[in-house]
Amino acid sequence: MKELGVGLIGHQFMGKAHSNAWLKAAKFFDIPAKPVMKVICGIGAKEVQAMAERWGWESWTENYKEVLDRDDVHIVDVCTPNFLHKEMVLAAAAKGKHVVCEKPLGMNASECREMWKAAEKAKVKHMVSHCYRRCPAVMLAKELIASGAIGRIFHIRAVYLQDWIIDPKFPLVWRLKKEVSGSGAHGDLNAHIIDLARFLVGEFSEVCGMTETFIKERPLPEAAGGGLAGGKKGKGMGKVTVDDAALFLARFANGAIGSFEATRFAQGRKNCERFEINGEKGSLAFDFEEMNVLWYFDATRPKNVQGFTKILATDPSHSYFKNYWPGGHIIGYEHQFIAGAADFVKAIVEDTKAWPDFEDGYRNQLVLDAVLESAEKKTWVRIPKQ
Ligand code: SOE
Repeated sequence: MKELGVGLIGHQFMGKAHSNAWLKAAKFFDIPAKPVMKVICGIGAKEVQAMAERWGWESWTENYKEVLDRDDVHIVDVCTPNFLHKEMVLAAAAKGKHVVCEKPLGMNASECREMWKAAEKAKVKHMVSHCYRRCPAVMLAKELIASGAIGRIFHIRAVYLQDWIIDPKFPLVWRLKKEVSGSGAHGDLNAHIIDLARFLVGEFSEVCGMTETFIKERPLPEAAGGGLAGGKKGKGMGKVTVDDAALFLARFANGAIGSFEATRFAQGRKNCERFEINGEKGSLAFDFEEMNVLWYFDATRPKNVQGFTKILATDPSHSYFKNYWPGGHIIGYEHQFIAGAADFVKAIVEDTKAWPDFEDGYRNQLVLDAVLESAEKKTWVRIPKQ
C-alpha cells in the first residue's frame, strides 16, 4: 500500500486530536494510502518525546524546520498557536508539502489570503481543520438542505458557548493574548459557527457585531503557553487583550439572516455549539453536546402529525457512519478528525479538492475581521467578495 509520511507541529490539545486522527484514519477508512506518523514537533523535549512514544510517532523534534526538510514527510499538519500558522504553512508549501492547518487559519484575512494563494501556487493540497463539518448529523443537515427539504432558508441562529475562564484567577494563557491568538472567543469559537453557516446556508454579505472583555487583567502563568486547564500561576498580572465574548448579526447573499454568539462566560456550558436553521418547508436543529442527533421539523407533513423529529444520525446510510460502528453505536468528537484525515489522504492520492480548504479559511476570516471592524466602528460592515 502506498504510504504518505506525516509531520505534525504542535503537541497540546489539537496535537492529540490530530495524532489520533492520523493513527486511526487507515484503520476506520479504506483509503488509497496509509498515513505514516513520521515526526512530531513541539516545544519541551520531555513532553514531546513522551507524546511521540504514547501516540506512535517514529521520531520527534523541537525544530519545525527539521520536519519540513525531511523527504519522507509528505503532509505537514500545523496545530500550533495561531500566530505561527502563516510562517509554518508558507514554509511547508514552499517545500512542496501538502498542508493541514488548525483554525482560525491566520491572524487576519490578508495572512489567510497569502496562505491560500501560496498553497495554490505550490500545487499542494490544503485543508483547514474545521472539524464539525464531518459530524454525520451536520452532514445530514447539509444533505437535507441541498435536497430542498427545508426550502428557502430564512434564519440561522448559532451559538458556541463555553465557561472555562470565568474565574478571574484563571491565568493569562496564550488564547487570551491578541499577539498570539489574534482574537478570543471570536476566532476560537465564532470561527466554527461561521464555518458551519457558510457550509449550510451560504456566503455572508454583511455583519454587525459587538465584543466584550469582562476580566481585563489576569495572573500571568508560570510558563508561556498554557492550555484549557490553565496550569500554574506565575508572578504578577497581565492584560487580557482579546474578547471574552463576541456577538453579531448577519445577512447572507441569498437573503437569509442570522445571529451568532461566542462566549467563554456561559456558566455551565462546556462545549455547547448549537445551531437552528429555519426554512419555508422545515427547520433543522443541532447541539454538539448531543452530536449524534439532528432535529428535523417537516412542515410538509399533515398538521396533525407535525413535530420536531429526533434523528439519530448513526445509520450506515449517514455520512461516514458505516466506517465506524454498527448503527446506533454512537461516535464522539475525535471521529470528526479521523474522517478529516481520511478525506485529506484521498484528496492527495485522487487529486481532488480537499475541504474545507484555505479559501474557506480566508472567507471565514473575512467575516471574523468584518465583525471586529463593525464592533469598533459601531456600524454594519460588508464582506468583500474577492
Ligand atoms: C477551546 O476553546 C476549543 O478547544 C477550541 O479551540 C476548539 O476549536 C473547539 O473545538 C473546542 O474548544
